[in-house]
Amino acid sequence: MLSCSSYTLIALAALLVTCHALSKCPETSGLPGIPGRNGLKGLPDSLASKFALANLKHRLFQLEAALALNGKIRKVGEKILASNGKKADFVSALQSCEEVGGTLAAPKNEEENKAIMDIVKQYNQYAYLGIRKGETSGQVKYLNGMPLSYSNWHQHEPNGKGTEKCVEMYTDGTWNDKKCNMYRLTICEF
Ligand code: MAN
Ligand code: CA
Repeated sequence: MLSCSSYTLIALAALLVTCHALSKCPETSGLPGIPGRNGLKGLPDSLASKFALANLKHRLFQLEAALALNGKIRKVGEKILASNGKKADFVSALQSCEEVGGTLAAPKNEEENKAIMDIVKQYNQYAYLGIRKGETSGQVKYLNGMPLSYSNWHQHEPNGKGTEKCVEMYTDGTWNDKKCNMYRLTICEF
């Protein structure tokens, strides 16, 4: 079964071949940002940009498939989850996610929780989540300050009162409020 993007690519490739057969396409350069892709220059802009977009989608599909194959990434809904395999305190873990344009993974539903748990299991290391307690209120929030919309607390958690401001995920996917200065697996979402 071919993916949608494959069909689009095949359709556009067929058009290109036709175009070549009729000698209407100069063999010169490709579109900007698509190095090595020849024969697009003589196409109408609308078709050339469709081809460029289909080509990019195809390339992304290939990359995601290759990375998912060996467990480097996990796709869940619109999110991509990945770990650098390193343990760090909460601030450093968050920093390494932000440095590469992501943030610490925070599960918003059961499916995301399971995907994060799979990585926790893969490395057999508890992980910090992108969730923490308000400095004064003690209210549990996402890093953007919004209140939790989903939770999966372990039995009798959260129990930390003032001292446990961060949240870790256990290997069974349940959560524990925890001090922020422990060394826990870094899992980012993008
Ligand atoms: C330790 C800490 C706490 C946790 C309890 C559970 O004391 O990890 O955060 O609540 O264990 O027994
Ligand atoms: Ca606790």
